Amino acid sequence: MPNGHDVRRLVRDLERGSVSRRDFIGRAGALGLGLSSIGMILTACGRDRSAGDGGSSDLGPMEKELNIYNWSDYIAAGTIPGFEREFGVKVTYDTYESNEEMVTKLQAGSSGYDLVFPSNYVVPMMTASGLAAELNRKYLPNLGNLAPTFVNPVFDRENKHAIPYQWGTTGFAYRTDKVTVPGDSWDIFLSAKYQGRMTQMDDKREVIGCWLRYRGHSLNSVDPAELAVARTDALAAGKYLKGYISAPVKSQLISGDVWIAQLWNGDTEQARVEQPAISYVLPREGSSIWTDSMLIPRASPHKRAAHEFINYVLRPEVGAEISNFTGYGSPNQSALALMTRPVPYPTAAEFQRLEYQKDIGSAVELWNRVWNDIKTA
Ligand code: SPD
Repeated sequence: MPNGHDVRRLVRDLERGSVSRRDFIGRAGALGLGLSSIGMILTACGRDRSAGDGGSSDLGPMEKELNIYNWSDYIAAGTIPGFEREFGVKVTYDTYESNEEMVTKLQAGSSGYDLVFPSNYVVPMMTASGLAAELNRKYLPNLGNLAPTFVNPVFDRENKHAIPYQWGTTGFAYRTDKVTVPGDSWDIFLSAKYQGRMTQMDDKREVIGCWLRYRGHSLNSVDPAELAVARTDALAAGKYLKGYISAPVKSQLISGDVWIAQLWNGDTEQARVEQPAISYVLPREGSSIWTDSMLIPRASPHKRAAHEFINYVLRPEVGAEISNFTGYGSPNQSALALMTRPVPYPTAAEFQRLEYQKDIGSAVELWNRVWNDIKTA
């Protein structure tokens, strides 16, 4: 429980300007304040500078460069060259494998990135901690192409900082020619008979989350007792795993080195295109559904080009081309008719088994300890 006296003194220092905004975030976190409380204080103090220069001001002429940082295997081959040709912009494109990897890079400063793709539960934290720029709608006339479900999402009311890019689910992929009846439970990862042929993702929210669901809990649980059981289950499964690996596991699934891999639906689909003996299971105990969005970091040096890129992705044909490669769902309603493999948004009945990941606030420290135990066992 944060000490009220210490918090009040820190807020006074922030108001007086004797503590910088960045130091405030670090010290408030150390006092035990969650990110949402920190964000509210910053806003109340009139010091929420997330607006940066994106909000409503003129962004000036189009820059000649754009630095994109996206998840691996998450864009079509023609998307970047098409943008470069049409807008005369040179794009530098780097990839990451987890939200944490991306956020750590931005927090270190001077990343130079103009566009990143955080998952829903990460957006509020990026906004509260001042990492996100406010978007300027003047440069986003194609916003009207978004499906209603993705307009004003709970993680970013009014789409102030984030424009949905792709959505998907987490389950497991398996080789149908090596594993006859995998069942539809997360308990597959507790099967000794597949020892050394299975992987789980290198992602604490997905791994701990699946073991929480396995025991009937929310994958956003912050209950220490529930997390302790998830830790025990994850450690038991860990004995049979080849390792923790996210999207790069696809090549091992294709080659047959790995038979069962916790994986996202679209990445599974990409592997299946190359190796048809791969199938996807959404476990009966339930799993995560997520939306990744396009977000301009507050420190982005090329905000006009970043806005133009977002608007370009919102074109029907560009959105469809991306989903045709990634195998994920598109939030772009106008793109659906152009998709070769449209992924329908889950029905209410299907949502019984799905849960959006949410910001777990200061419980992230407990989650980190559990994850560290799992990874170092
Ligand atoms: N290869 C791209 C995969 C993108 C997955 N992002 C969602 C992560 C949710 N935890």
